[in-house]
Amino acid sequence: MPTEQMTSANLPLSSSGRTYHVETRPGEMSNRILTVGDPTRAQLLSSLLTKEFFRHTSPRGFLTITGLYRNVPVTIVAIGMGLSMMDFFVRETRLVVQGPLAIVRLGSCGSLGAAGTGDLVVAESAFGIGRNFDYFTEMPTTTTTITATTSDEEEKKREPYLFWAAVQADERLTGLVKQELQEVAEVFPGSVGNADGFYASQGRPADAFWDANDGLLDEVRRRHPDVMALEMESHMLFHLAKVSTGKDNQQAPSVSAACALVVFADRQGNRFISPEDSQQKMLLAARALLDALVEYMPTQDGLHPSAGSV
Ligand code: DUR
Repeated sequence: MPTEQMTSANLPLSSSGRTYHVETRPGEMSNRILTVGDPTRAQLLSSLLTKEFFRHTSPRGFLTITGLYRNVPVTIVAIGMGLSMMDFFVRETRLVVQGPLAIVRLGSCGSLGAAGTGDLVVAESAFGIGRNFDYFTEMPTTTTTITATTSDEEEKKREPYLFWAAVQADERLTGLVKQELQEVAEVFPGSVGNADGFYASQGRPADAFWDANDGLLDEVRRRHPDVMALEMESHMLFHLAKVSTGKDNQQAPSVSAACALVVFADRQGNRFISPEDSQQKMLLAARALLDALVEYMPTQDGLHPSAGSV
């Protein structure tokens, strides 16, 4: 662990004043952020920037690239996968950027609806799906009998997966994202399920683990008839945007978020996207999303002039 100093908010910074996992400091990130999972994708998308001020890979796997798009500062961040990485990214970015923050995620997903591989889904809202660990405390045997119980504790163990209610994306930002994307591709709007894993909680069958997920996709569709896709980050992003309060709890919310996804896996036909199609769709979508970000927040932001010399 690097030498730490505590900020007033009691958040750890490295001795060089950088956040602990993303490793950026004020002046290195813009208020307009396009976030992806895969660092090679971030690298590819940085070809859309006309000027680059800053590039850094943290040992925890975050790649941050700041530059100009249509003459406006934007930042592209690759965060890896899953809820924790999204949490690190949003909180640590909030710590180093002043003023309103607009975040658009460009990710990949598995389609449960009408969208096929290579199609674009826009998340109008995102709900959570998580493994109920307590359900799995005792491996069932052929002699196990289900006994009637009444306690809350026992009741909680009866469902192998838990659901968290849908959180809306930012309406204006999502409207711009849809508008820009629709100019270049067909768009499939709907709700997105954010699972806490790629396998069990996305209903993928396993031989080597007890996952009790046979009926999970049916349950997802029953609870969310408008579900388009499953992935692993959007609910956390929308949730954090919703509870963002700004510095010293003064403005709420201070983070606006939207999310567009390229279908990588078609869960109905069991097809997977080709690398060429993926690259082409990501570039096409990223351009539209950067346009949406610039339209959403057109004025100069708080990017420190020193960002040019970092
Ligand atoms: N992803 C899924 N499920 C899919 C396809 C893509 O979660 O079926 C996304 C989310 C995560 C990564 O970041 O891609 C996992 O491969």
